[in-house]
Amino acid sequence: MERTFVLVKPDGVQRGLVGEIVARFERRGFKLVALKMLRISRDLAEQHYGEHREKPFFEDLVKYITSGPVVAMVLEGRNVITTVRDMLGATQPAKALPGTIRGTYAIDVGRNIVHGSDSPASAAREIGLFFAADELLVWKRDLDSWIYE
Ligand code: D4T
Repeated sequence: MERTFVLVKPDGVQRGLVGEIVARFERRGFKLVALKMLRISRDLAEQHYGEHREKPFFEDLVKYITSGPVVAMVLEGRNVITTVRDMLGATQPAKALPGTIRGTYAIDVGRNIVHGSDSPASAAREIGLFFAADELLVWKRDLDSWIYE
């Protein structure tokens, strides 16, 4: 089973959308294996967004992501990385399809509510940045036989 990292960003928390976002993934059938609320430090923000260090929006991005509490989670399931990205909608909310999270709740790329890993390598890196190994729970969900054939 594949794992991905999802982050409800400070705007998502401030707007009271944590429950709604977690509920969408649960209802889809994905399994939560880790969940926590935290305030991202500047150091962690720079690591998480390291690939954007040279971009003009980097400083605003770091300021935004460290501006308030966030909710980090790890989800497990078949094709979870791609499916979660599809559920989030395009990074630019103006291009996000209606019905996706960004297509429902966001307008501005600098306030796009939620992050999800874009590849297996990013997922592994981001899960490692935000969670210790013993925070990832291995548990059997009885519902699985009604979700997977
Ligand atoms: P995140 O990482 O937030 O889920 O975004 P994506 O994975 O969907 O997209 P990304 O890495 O290309 O962008 C990271 C982050 O930077 C913000 N951003 C991006 C911005 O403020 N201005 C921009 O022009 C771009 C391209 C939004 C997401």
